[in-house]
Amino acid sequence: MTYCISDIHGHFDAFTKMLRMIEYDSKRDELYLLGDYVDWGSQSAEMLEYVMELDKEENVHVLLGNHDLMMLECLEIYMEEGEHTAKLYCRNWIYNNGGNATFKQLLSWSEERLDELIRWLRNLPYRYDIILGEEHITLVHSFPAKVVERTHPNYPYYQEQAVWNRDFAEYGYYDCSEPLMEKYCPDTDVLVFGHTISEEMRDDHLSIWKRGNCYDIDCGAKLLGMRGYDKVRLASLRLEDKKEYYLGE
Ligand SMILES: [Mn+2]
Repeated sequence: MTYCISDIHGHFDAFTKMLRMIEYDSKRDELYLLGDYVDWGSQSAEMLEYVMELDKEENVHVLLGNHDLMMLECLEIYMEEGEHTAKLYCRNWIYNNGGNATFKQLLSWSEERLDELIRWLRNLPYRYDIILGEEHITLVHSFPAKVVERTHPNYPYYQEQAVWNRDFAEYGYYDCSEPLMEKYCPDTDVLVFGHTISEEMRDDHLSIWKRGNCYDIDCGAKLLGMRGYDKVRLASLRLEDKKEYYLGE
């Protein structure tokens, strides 16, 4: 079967628990990870190590998220210009987006390991299109931006859009995602993304939200374990039958 998970944000233990819950079997299943592996949770480095390993397997498909992109930009500056300049230029990641702890953890990595991480991040795709049964399914971190060659002059623009743009989530609340799909991904039957925390409550917990053929699978896992946020969960969606799996408190 085919599973997707998004916005794990440094919650390595929750992620491995989720793999056990869905009975993920690398010989049988496909796994799509929709980005944002780091920040907020305390296990960003462990999460990165694990996802980099998983990504070597043919049945695991890893996408870039905006946090992964912010981390990449910061690590590139760090390797060229050192810690002081990196902290100066990457304030948005470090101080506004929970990157501080992640950056600290990564500073203990060897230069070779950081090089490997940077190379891996640079090559992460920002959109997958797959055919499952009769359905054309598009998977992105936040927005179905057009895929272009890395050498294309507008590559950074599309990449930024794919990991930051919230149009689908915001329009979705007013149930008008259809015209957006018509405009941005006319060939897509089902669009799956994360990035924006779902506001759908079910059994008093956050659930995957569905509007038309759009699914937002970010149920706020970044806030797992944080005081006052006991309704958040890590979600997984099984693409063949849209079965939902949840892990929370
Ligand atoms: Mn995000």
